[in-house]
Amino acid sequence: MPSLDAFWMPFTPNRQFKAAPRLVVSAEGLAYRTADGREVLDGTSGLWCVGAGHRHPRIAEAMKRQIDTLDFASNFQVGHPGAFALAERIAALAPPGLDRVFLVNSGSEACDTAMKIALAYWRSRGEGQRNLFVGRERGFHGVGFGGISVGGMTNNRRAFGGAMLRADHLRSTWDPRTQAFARGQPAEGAAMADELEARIVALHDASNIAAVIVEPVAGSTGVLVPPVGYLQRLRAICDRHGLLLVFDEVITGFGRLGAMFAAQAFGVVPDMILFAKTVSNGAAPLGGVIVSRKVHDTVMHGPPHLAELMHGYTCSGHPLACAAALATIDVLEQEDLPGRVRELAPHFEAAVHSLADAPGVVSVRNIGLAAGIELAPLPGEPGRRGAEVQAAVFDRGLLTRAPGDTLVLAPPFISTRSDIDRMVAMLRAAIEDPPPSSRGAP
Ligand code: PXG
Ligand code: PLP
Repeated sequence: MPSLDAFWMPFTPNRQFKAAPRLVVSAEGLAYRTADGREVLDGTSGLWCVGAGHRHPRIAEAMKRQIDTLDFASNFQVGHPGAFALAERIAALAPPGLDRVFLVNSGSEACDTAMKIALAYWRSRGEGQRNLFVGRERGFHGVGFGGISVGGMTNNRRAFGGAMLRADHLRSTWDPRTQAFARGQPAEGAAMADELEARIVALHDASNIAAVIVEPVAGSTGVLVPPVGYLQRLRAICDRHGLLLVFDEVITGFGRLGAMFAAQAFGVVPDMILFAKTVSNGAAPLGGVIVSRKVHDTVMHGPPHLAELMHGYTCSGHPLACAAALATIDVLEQEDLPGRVRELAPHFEAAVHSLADAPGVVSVRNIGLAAGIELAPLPGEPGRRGAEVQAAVFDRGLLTRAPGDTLVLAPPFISTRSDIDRMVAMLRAAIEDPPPSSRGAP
């Protein structure tokens, strides 16, 4: 076992982890195996990546073939077939009109890339003053400087405030008074979108706004599902004022909602879609931006010997990641995993809502294969109860996420009904038999 000292772990309480490490050493299908030989169900799909299950043989074989053929080639001025094949494949899955694909290595890079494309688009149109971005409170768009500026997570912004881009924020779609135990999309609340026009466009004027960037469903802040009609209204307001609309589908893309993209699940077509995570089933880092032909073609100008967009990453469209993604898309299609999500979703919904009567549960919300189960915080210690129940449920054999006091369950698409039942039973047991400091909490 290596020493744990040198590795500064991302988004982790390092000192606490290193005092009581939770190490996984292998995985297959739905489950991890820990260093001490226990099986832990992956209720997070590997941070929303592993929809097809861990170590899917088809994806593993495609990657092995690739590493033995072409280990690396950059896509700066030379190219390799995998990146072109993947972009063509993704364009064919996207809503009509979105058929140009920029490849990157993460969701954070995808967000910063989309913001640069938006700025380049307006500059190409002679409207370079449009440099204000509109995000949403409780939105997460990764950790690049663009993503945190447009994102709405206080903890992720606090230390970096001086380095933000110009951004304003819509209110979160979350309304505990009407949505606490909503099943799927809340019926009420489409009018929350109206503040884009009534407050933000009214204040800044559309002529200064580059793009509106939202997650169709806010994932990492605890699964906040948009009210019926909300996204349609955002689209209509953007159309009315000529604003670009960007959907961050890093979590919702590639099947989580039972469609390839949330844009299709909700019937709303944005101007750009960000993706990452499930696109390669987590087997290699990959992300990207699907861009409308209109935006793309507007940027394609200038002297023919110069790059049209001065942007890209060394590993943009890495051969191994492209091979993983092409195989992942084969699996999503051939095993009809979006169809399996649609079929499993009602059972999943009933199962997570059965937790509504567990002690301290103040909200349960769900869509597709994603759910948030929110607990009342311990007095004066927000986040502690969520972290403690998450640790307790891990000891029982289930990995979940706990943003604040919400437990997030996001099972792989290959889960069965009985897998879901096992996961929910472990959650209930951990909530009902809480660690000592949570006893007596509301
Ligand atoms: N956009 C969205 C909507 C995301 O959920 C990113 C961008 C950034 O992607 P990268 O690949 O740069 O991490 C994300 C990432 C959680 C959790 O606990 C979610 C994410 C990352 C880490 C944890 O839900 N999403
Ligand atoms: N820093 C230095 C010194 C570099 O040379 C490069 C890329 O060439 C980068 C940062 C950016 O790295 P990446 O392209 O992997 O994002």
